[in-house]
This record gives sequence, C-alpha cells and structure tokens, in this order.
Amino acid sequence: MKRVVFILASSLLAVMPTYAETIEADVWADNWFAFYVNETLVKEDSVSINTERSFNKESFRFQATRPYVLNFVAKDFKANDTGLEYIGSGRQQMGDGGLIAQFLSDGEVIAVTNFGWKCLTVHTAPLNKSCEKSRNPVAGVGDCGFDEIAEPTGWKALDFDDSSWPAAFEYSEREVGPKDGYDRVRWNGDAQLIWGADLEQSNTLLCRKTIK
Ligand SMILES: [Ca+2]
Ligand SMILES: [Ca+2]
Repeated sequence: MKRVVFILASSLLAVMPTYAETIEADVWADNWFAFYVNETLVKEDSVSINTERSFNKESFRFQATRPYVLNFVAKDFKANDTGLEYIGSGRQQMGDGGLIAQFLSDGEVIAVTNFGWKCLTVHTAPLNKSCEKSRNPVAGVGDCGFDEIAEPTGWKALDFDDSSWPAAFEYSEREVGPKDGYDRVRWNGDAQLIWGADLEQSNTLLCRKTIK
C-alpha cells in the first residue's frame, strides 16, 4: 500500500503544472541595463545612459515560470565608437562598467550574478588603451579601433545555445568602485560584480543565466 501511495504521489508530481514564482530583483549597473525574462522586457534602467554619472539601483518584482532565462543588455557609457567619454576635455577617459544583480523568491536565492553567468561582449573599444591619451581620437583610426558584433539572433530565447559564450568576469568592489544606489541594497554574499574581459574596454554586454 505504501508503495502504491508513493507511486501515485510521484506520478502526481510528474504531471503537476509548474507555477509562476514571484521574484524580487535588485540590480545596479554602471551605467545602464535592460532586463528581460526570455524575450519579455521586464525592466529598463530608469536613468538614461546619457545622464552624466547615471548610477542608480533598481528594485522590482516579476513573475516567471521555470524554466526561464534571465537576460541583460548592459552598457557602459561611451560618447561614440572610440569608447571614450568627455572627449576633448581634460577628463577624456575610457570609462568603466560593472553590473550586479540578485533575484530572490520568499527569501530564497534564485540567482545572483557571478562567473556562472554567460556574457558576450558585443562592443569593445578602444582596442588600444593608448587611445585614451589621443589628442584627436577618431573611432576606427589608429589606437582607437573598435570591435562591434551584431546581437546573435534569438539570444534571449530559452533554447539558445550559449555554450560558446565566455563566462562572466567577476570584479571586486575596489575595482568597480560602485556608488549611488549600490549601498542601498543588502547584497547576498554570493552576488558578485560582473562585466566583460576588461572593465574599461568592454562597453556593451549581453548576459544570460538559465533558471531550471
Ligand atoms: Ca561607466
Ligand atoms: Ca568603457
């Protein structure tokens, strides 16, 4: 009898529909992000990337039913394809990025950003850091070359194969220097600041993590 009950319970579990979970998310990005669950836009950074020092955190809720993919488009500000900002001024520089996010449901961690995410850098500039000191930086010329690739078709989809994408790179708080809003979140100890291969030269990233 016990065995019958066990088998019944197991088969019930197997056919049980999966329910949407309510997820509370915190995201901080230098400088801007758009967040999607699969193809659906859930949250766009409320501060325009064109706002100087556009540092802020976003906290929001959404529902999702497993399996699903958490997708980010993350951008460091750049004035143009040189990757530089404050061009022509004494502050001319490459600028750096950084992204941290956590996703919790009923206090349980669903996901945190770390090297377990896949991040494809789709805009890299300048290709030579000497560009930063150029008196007349021109995108694509000399040290100021750039590398831009198109977003892979269907990259936000659950069945997209990201096995060829590099793992996210983790950075310390000291390296990123997160500010304005970052301190207003109680970050889970496992949540890490992530970005592409270089905090300065990686300018636009696509990052994804599948929740099974
Ligand atoms: Ca920046
Ligand atoms: Ca940059």
